[in-house]
Amino acid sequence: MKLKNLTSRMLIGLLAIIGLWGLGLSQGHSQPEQFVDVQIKDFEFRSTQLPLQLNAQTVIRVVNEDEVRHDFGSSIFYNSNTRVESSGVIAYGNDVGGAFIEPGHEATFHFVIRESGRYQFQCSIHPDMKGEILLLRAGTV
Ligand SMILES: [Cu+2]
Repeated sequence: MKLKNLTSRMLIGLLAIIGLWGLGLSQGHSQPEQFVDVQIKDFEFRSTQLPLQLNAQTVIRVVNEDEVRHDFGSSIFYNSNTRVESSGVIAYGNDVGGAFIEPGHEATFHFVIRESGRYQFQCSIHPDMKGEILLLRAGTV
């Protein structure tokens, strides 16, 4: 009984954290951030498909779960001041095209989407890895 209570309390705590995470999506003021998670596994990009808002701080987190190095590149970053963090290296700029991600590592991209549309991800090391097309819809603010 005691163990059960502890487990349900942990579950409630976890749900609260998930709730806070989701809150960033719905708040229309004070610098909301929206998050996209991309997993690289078995030479494939797997991403969450969320409706994203234009002109809001966006964070794309890419995790490489393969045993080889991959590259995550997309034209989504063009014309936006993008901050990339990958393996302890941080880069800024308007001409960031992507980042290499070592096995077991992750990269995060912080930027603002200026134009809605379809954006393709690709890996320059493995030309067959075209990734998924992420459809970005302009939400109402
Ligand atoms: Cu690759």
